[in-house]
Amino acid sequence: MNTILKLTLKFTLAVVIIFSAATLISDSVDIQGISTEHLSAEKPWVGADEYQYDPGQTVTPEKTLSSKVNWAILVFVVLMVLVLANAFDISKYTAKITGRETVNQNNVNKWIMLFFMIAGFAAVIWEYQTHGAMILLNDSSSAHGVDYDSMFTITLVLTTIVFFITQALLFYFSFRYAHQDGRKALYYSHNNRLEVVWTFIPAVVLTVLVLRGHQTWKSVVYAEDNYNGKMHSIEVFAYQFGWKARYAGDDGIMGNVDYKFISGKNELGLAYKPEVDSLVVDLKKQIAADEASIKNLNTTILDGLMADFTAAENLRDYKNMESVQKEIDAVKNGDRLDELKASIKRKTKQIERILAIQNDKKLFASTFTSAAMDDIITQEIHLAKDSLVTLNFRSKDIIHSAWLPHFRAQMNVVPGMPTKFTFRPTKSTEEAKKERGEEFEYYLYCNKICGVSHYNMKIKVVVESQEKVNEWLKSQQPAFIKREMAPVAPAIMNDTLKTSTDTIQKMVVR
Ligand SMILES: [Cu+2]
Repeated sequence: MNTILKLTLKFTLAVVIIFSAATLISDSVDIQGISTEHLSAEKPWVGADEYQYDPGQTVTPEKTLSSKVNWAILVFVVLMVLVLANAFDISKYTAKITGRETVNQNNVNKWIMLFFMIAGFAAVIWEYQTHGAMILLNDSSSAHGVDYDSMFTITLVLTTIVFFITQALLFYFSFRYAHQDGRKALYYSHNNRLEVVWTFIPAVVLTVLVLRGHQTWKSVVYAEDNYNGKMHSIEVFAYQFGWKARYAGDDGIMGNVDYKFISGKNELGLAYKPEVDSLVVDLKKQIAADEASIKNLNTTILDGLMADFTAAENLRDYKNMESVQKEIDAVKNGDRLDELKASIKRKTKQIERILAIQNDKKLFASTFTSAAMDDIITQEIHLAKDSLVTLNFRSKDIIHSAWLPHFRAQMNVVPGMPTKFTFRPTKSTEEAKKERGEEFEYYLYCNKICGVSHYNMKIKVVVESQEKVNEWLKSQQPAFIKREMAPVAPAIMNDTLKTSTDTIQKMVVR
């Protein structure tokens, strides 16, 4: 009976190990390959509108091999466990029969402790050697970033020293003072001196670290106070899923903005009177269209949907049939009517709010200045090397986070709450390319998971001389007044076509 119970337990243990390990392995294989769950087999891009499908990223032979190797390791480990368990059993039975202990378990445990200490330290040293360069960067491209990096290094060095001392003591004591027959442990309840030492030293060290951090933080937040050079101010606008930058035009003044003015043609909601007027006209047109839809909902619109359904039915287009059926249901159960009513209400409210500004003389004068007219909206951020720049963040929809890893800068971008970050870039793109390779570019990334295309939400950042920044700004078209542009030379044209979607988008905007 006892043996059967033991065998069952062993078997269950083996099954649990195999299954959990198999799950881990299959997960890691999935991460290496591309997840294809959301893609249909025939047209891999269907249902993946925002994903850039790259057929080259399917599972390669090496990955299949690596999964085979993983399975071999797993089988080996399971067999080893079973062998050890049996060896342990045999020794126990021998002890029972002979009446003497064959293996001293306390001895075994103390040597295992020593082994763990050495193996653990070896693993830590390996980790530092292999990935240390990724943690201890010391290659910041901004003035304050140098402080960040040095604080990180100091903290890591201190914690590493503490780690080695405490772990060595922990494992060595377990080894040295393993149980011995006849030896009694010393009862040692309290030592004031020891208490003081191990409270005081960490307190002093942590205080020094925190004060240094506070000092650095102050220098970042009040960077403008100790700076005499030319200050720059750029607006960085976040939306699902991208960024836009806004520079003051030739007048050097940033125009006003208001979320109520945002439209397809005025993405940043600039206070430019003619554009806002045309938005009001557009909204009125849309309200009229919505009203017409309400009127014809149960007649022509429903008839049209019925006809669509029959057409889809004849083609046996089940997918389309399903979606048309949903629309028919929405018309019949009143959902569509509610949507239209809500849309009218929303647009009416927007018009009211815009008119409230327009009709208030004081508000009107302060909002609609001429400053917005020549503001420049760009698809890249160009910064002057060694000049202090403030990025003023605004979000159109939800919370994003602007992350400039190479400049050690990050700031939340919150709708309805202006945020900013001031820093001084000290390494130009050219210089960074020399260190990191020709392919390198600075980017500002979104660092807050904000939806399906979050992973691709970034904007290129270029650090160059002030003259080059000015030159680049001259080549950009202002938002609402058109500037005479020199024709694009063919060589540059070819280059532009070669580069990615960023540039193509830029061309479309132009
Ligand atoms: Cu985002």
